[in-house]
Amino acid sequence: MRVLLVSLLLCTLALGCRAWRRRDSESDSSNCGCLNNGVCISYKYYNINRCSCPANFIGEHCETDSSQKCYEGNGHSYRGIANQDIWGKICLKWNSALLLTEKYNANRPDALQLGLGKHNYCRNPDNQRRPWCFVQIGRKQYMRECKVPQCPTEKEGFQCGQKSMTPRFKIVGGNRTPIENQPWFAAIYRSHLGGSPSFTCGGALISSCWVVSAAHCFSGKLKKGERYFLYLGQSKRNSETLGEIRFEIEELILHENFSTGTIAYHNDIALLKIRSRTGKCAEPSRTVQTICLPPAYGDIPIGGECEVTGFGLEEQNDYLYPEYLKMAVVKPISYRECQQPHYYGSEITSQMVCAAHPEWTSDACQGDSGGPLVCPIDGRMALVGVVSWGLGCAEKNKPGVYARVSHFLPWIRTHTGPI
Ligand code: 4AZ
Repeated sequence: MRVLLVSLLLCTLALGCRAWRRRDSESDSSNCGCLNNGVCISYKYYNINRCSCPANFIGEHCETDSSQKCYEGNGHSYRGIANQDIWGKICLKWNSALLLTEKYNANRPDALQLGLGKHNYCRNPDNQRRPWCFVQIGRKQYMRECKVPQCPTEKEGFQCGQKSMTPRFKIVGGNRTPIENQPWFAAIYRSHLGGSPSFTCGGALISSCWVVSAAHCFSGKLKKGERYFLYLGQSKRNSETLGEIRFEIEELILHENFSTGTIAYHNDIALLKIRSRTGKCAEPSRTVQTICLPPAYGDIPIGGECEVTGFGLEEQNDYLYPEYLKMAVVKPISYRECQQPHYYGSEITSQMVCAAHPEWTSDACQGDSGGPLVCPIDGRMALVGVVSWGLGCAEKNKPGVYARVSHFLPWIRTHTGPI
């Protein structure tokens, strides 16, 4: 074998080596079976054929594409070179003697078609969920899904209201929640030149470039050198090292009719147009997702299991915000109930939604303002409210009050265009 290789090499180097004959690619398949525009070269004295592969393609038949870094669909056509299972264990070669009794190995007549061969790259010959391979554990071989990402597809984009996970752990006084459970949550900060930024309010991502928040978060005058920015994908307050993405506020639009009543805020809604340092809007990921908008002027989902999220105070009398994002389950209350004199009386208007825990044990609190109240509508989560005001936190008969998003859709759309 070595002798042959040396002469092949010499011939390749010596220009015009007449023993080599290049075949045109049409006659390839019968002799060489070169794929991906590989060219069949035969050496007549030795009676051997080989494929000369274009850049990035390797393998006897140029069947492997070393530039494929991700798989499309379920990966049936994946021909890249990932060769580890999800735990990092190296795959067995498909032509390993250990796989002779397996249904899928390099000895199948259709091996080349299925991408199997004298290699250990991940493949999906049988249309599983994603590419896989065999790994050896102890004395046995196991099929294992591979460590290779799915290619992002442009048209998939954002899938509003879809979570990439649900929370698994609880802490006293509510639920600590990873951002994957509320991936539309935006953490808004106010920064001053040189000083450390201060957490200001929550917000919710409604499209790649737009975040909804509360107008009262921004109505205080900015001092010279002060500005706002926000993070998406942030589970830990002030953290910038865990893949959070920082956005500057390109445009801040407060509702023109925003006003402060005796205790209530009216039209307490704001839109923030966001732009990353590289000039981009948000992109979907495990930690960044949009929240669906509710049906225009739709009914309040009274009694629904809704969620309110934020870095707001855990207790009314605390003075420090929690370090980790928290979420509480609350239920919307009817307009009528909330307008009762021992609730909020006539402070409540049809532009507001009240929500509370049935036992008054959890609620939004100071610092949660601007954050999302989301409820399941038609199998997805939708932005029903924006945290606005309330008397105290989790006080009996004093629900949290939210701007009723379904009543602000025309206002939102005049600024954002179609979403
Ligand atoms: C606030 O100050 C605040 N319990 C937000 C919501 C509620 C109370 C206060 C509702 O940001």
